Amino acid sequence: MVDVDAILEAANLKNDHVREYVRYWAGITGAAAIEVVSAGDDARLIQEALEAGEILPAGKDLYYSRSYYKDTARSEERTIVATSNPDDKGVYNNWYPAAEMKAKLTGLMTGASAGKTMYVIPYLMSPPGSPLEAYAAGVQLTDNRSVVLQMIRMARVSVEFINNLGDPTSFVRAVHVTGDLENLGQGTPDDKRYFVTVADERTILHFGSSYGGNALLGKIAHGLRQASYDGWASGKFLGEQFMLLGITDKVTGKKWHIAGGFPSASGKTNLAMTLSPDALGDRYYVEFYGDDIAWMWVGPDGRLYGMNPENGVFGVARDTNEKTNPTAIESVAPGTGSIFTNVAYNEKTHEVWFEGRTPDAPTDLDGWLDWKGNPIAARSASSAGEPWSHPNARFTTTLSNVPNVAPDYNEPGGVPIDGIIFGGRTRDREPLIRAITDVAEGVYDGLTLGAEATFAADGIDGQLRYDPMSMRPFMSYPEGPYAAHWLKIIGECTSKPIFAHVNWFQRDASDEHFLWPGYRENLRALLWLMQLRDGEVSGVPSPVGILPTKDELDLDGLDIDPADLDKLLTIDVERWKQEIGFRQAHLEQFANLPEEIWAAHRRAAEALGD
Ligand code: OXD
Ligand code: MN
Repeated sequence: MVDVDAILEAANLKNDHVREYVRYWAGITGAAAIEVVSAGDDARLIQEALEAGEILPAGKDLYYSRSYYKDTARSEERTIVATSNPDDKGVYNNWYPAAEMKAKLTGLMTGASAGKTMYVIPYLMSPPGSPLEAYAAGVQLTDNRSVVLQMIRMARVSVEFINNLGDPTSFVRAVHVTGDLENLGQGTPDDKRYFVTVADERTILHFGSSYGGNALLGKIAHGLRQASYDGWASGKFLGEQFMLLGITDKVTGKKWHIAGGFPSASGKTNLAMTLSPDALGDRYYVEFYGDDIAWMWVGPDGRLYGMNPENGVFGVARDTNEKTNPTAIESVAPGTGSIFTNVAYNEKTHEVWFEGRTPDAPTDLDGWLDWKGNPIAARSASSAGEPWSHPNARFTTTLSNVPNVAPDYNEPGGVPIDGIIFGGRTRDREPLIRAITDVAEGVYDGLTLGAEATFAADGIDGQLRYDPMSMRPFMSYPEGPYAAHWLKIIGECTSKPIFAHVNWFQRDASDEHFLWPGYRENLRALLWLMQLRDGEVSGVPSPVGILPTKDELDLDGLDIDPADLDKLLTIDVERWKQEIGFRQAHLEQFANLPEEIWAAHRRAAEALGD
């Protein structure tokens, strides 16, 4: 038997409630050893993981890891939110009774860490001293060393964050057990994986994966599912899958902050890490705060404040290059301690590569292994065209490695939010940007956010896969109260953020070319939005929001076809009428949607002449 108390004492872990929790799960999982980790242990743990072959060297202070081939992405079907109140069941939260899930997970975890070390990771999902600190502390237990290395990059990790809690019982209990990955029946009717957030007990129980999206519990389960539940239950804040950036006008000295939600594959990380277009670079400077999560609350001055609770970036590698995201490329440069997962790896040169990193794959195949570890040179003619990396291959790096990280990203007070934007990959209908000044209309826009279904089979032609506020995979309580909570929080602001819907992906109907160049040029739309907010431009009204005029949009140095620009700045009324019908059906799924949201929907329908 492991002497848990002696180990925790030696590690200076003082909180008795944490001790009791560790003792309890050590007993259930049957771990052979226990180790409390802090960020300062990183170099030693890296060394141990290299020696054990769990990670491989990928250049100076860069590392490579490969996950089991059936364990490479978040599993939405196996993800559950449980509580003791059946009224907490919503459309997207996959609700189950807490008692049933706790019994199920306890059974699955019993003895499942036998022979392994259980790492105790005390963490904080906020800068220290944040007004939301009471919701930010957690202790992840995991039997997987690579998960520890990722958590050290993604969260602030130290025993000091749980030794001195105002309320010593107020920490998230986050238990991760990897399980026998080769025998979990992933994707079959006998799937043994369960990823459960027992939201009303602030307990997370994840079994059956070592992939970050299922295993980094501070990020995905605490930072989003638990936080959005806590924000609602306390009535104090919003926890959303949003990026957060800052823009400084070097001429006037003004600084704006924009947060925003984008469904996956809609460019959220690229936007979060964007730089100013070259032609505007002398005037505007863009700063990075976060690419995936924002917690937002009303500050004492009546403005909405926000912060990124994470300490790192867990980004999709594919298509990251000097054009799409130069900032990300610099963030994973030699010396940054970054970890690449499921990209291609050269076992001789220790280089990594993924699709879209360079236009063509390396031509000298010597030493190159695909993401499954198979030599590329040995591929048969029939598999020669298969990708080298997994589409969801990732890089993990800390915020401090991002070259344009805002100097105040670690400030406890957060930053005032001037704009909230939503944007999904949409080939038609959605203009470049439409601004929304009414709060209910802004929340309505968030609730009807969606992106093109990735596979034709997923949807009706032209219909989006709706992803309310980009929270569909993270929704933890019903959509009606969720909308009401949004209206309450933003309604409490005496100086409100402006909302907008953006779309960088509109295409020409005949030849399919993108009408807008995207990437760094996207800043032009955001600058217009901030000028509108400050009353410097007025735009033109449309049935679904305010659009920029051609003259208002700063197009300095941009070569764009005038016909494309016209299309980007107008509304296709007939196509919008069709969308309103789809939205009606989407919203009707949600019980108890506030009347203000329905009224916003009716106003849009009427304005379109429906
Ligand atoms: C996600 C992520 O899966 O941020 O959304 O990793
Ligand atoms: Mn995400």
